[in-house]
Amino acid sequence: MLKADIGLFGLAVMGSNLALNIAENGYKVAVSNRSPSKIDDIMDMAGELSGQFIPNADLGAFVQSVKKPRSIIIMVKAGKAVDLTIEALLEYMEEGDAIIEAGNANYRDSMRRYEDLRVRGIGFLGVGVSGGEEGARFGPSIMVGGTKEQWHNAEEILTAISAKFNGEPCAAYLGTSGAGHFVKTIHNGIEYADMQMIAEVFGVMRDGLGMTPAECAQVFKNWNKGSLNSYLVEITAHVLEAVDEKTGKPLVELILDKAGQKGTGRWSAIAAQELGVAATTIEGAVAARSISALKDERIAAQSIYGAPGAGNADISLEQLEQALLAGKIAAYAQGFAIMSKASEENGWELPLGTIARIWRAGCIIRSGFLDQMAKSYEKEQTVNLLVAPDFVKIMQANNGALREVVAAGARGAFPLPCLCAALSYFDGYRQANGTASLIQGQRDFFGAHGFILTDREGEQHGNWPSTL
Ligand code: NBP
Repeated sequence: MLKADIGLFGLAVMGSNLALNIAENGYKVAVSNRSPSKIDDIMDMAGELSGQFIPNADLGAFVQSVKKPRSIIIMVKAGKAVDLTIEALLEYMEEGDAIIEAGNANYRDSMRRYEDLRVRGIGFLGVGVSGGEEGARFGPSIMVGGTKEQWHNAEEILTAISAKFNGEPCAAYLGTSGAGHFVKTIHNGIEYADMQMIAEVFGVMRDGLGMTPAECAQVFKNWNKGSLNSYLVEITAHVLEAVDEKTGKPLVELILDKAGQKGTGRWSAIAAQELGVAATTIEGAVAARSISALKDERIAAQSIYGAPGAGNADISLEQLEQALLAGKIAAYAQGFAIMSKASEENGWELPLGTIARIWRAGCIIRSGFLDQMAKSYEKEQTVNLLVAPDFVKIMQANNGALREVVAAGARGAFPLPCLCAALSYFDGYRQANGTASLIQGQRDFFGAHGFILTDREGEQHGNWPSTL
């Protein structure tokens, strides 16, 4: 019997769409799932592609139906389900085969699985897949980490099913071990910051400029034609113009203002903290979601202090557009800085230019300026986007508007945690003479931690007065 080119276990939303994408690209795919009903579902969905599928509820038969060396994608719920699935598959897999874990894994789990499988002679690819359901079906961005030899076994298929930007595939091998899932985590961290900044700008429009959701939608549509061109700005316009069929009201006015989170934003912020890299825009976004969850407390606090945003914001739509652009660049600069440090610490040699290139299509943070970012990281020794020549020009032209919007937010009591963080990051990064001298003095005062004096060699201590 003809064997499958690749196997795919886990046929919920992501797995079934990925399997259909693989089949449509002309590859034979073996499919399986814990609950056999989902295998029947995909065969019903497959239609004229059904000849490309080899369905099997029995795990052994599923593994046997894949060509050697086998590449088997796992697309199940992140966490324990992945470990249980790997253990079950291992019973039937042979040396040289590989497991491709394509869910939203914590990169630390991918590092552990990579090591566990390496000693058992099985390759492991931890693969970040971005683009949601539609991306999985028609072309996601694919961030690969793990065993390089096994990447070559699966490269052709993963490249074929990925999104394309001007014909270039948005799939790449980025480094060993957990590199792929680390990059996907930071992708999601940037996504958190990007979404939060858009929401903050919407807040100023709604509360400070008195605009309706439909009017805001029109503005985001226009912005999507310019420098802010991006998937998130595009979908923001669609969300804002949606109307609830039952009431005729704008849907956004009926959606409860509590944001969910599954953890990747928090993982990004934790990774940045551990690496000693500033990720204030991502932290601001995670914190904003946490505050959003406190609906009852927010209602009680508003009854004490009054509603924020009273009074008109003295700000133009053009300034909001420019502020959003500057804020987004600061968020991307932080994301890339985290990846750069993680790469150094873990010996991953993450190719930052390639990462920007595979984010240009298919993924949630695809934006017009990612092409420019790719070129900056590929052509120049960019230590931080804020000092890459193309982005210096953008920041010089737009940081003034960011400052005005943040000031208007402070005056009008519009919470702008991410835009504020972006501005402070920019101001801190470009300040040659900072205030950490005072921190060092304080640390030496209470803890004898020592400090360096700029005019002499070696660690020094102050002759501090006693405060007892
Ligand atoms: P879910 O995250 O909803 O997981 C459902 C799948 O996991 C089903 O196939 C289910 O099998 C299987 N499963 C569970 Br639950 N426990 C299992 C176990 N103990 N052993 C074996 N299988 C088990 O699916 P999804 O939304 O398709 O997402 C898959 C992965 O992709 C996740 O890691 C997710 O975070 C990631 N991701 C999702 C999106 C998105 O937009 N949804 C985007 C990007 C990445 P069953 O049918 O027998 O219950």
